[in-house]
Amino acid sequence: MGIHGSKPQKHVQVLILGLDGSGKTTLLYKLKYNESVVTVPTVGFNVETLETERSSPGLTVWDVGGQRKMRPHWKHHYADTAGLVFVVDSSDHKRLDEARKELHRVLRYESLREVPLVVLANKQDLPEALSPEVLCLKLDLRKVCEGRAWFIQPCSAATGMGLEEGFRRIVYLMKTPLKQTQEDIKIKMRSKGLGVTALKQVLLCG
Ligand SMILES: Nc1nc2c(ncn2[C@@H]2O[C@H](COP(=O)(O)OP(=O)(O)OP(=O)(O)O)[C@@H](O)[C@H]2O)c(=O)[nH]1
Ligand SMILES: [Mg+2]
Repeated sequence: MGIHGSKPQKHVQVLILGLDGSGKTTLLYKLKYNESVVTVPTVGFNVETLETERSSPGLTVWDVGGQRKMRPHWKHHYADTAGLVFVVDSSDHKRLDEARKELHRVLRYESLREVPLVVLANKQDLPEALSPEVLCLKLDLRKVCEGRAWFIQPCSAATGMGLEEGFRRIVYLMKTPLKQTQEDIKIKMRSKGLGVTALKQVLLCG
């Protein structure tokens, strides 16, 4: 993410949600300060601003605690949210179903109806991490994201891999209407000489 240059005037709100321990706070501070911080479970929320390229508004990023007792508070942040980032611990096979249920519940809220989504498949540095393709299926993303701009991005908050790409993607999705997003992907695929099956796979996984 372009961290340098003059600050854009306007900020839009990006909300980071996900189960407790998925890595939300770790990735926020890795992005903001490029530092690996020792975290404690978030009670309440953390909020930070991130700068983007000059042509895009800056981001006010809210990281809300993901413990069960914190989840009823998530909805209080929906009204002003322009982009949603949902973080999944790709190595936590046992809690994938819980993550799927929580994500689907969040996406049912009317105030988030047209809000773009980036799923961050975090902890890819761990050997037991599931791939984004497998997570895409296990989280049933294609079905639940019908009519929504979305993308799944592999990342590691421990190493920083994929974090900037994930946030660049949410910025892009917030700026670009859904139809245009799908057209862009089709054009990119055609220019790479990829066929219909590959194209379907990309659209299927964001
Ligand atoms: N190996 C590895 N560990 C990670 C990664 N991201 C986070 N962790 C670890 O996962 C644990 C939980 O991280 P947090 O950032 O506190 O998780 P959280 O989602 O903010 O949790 P809550 O605040 O309870 O919602 C910490 O021990 C982190 O060091 C990652 O990409 N790889
Ligand atoms: Mg936290």
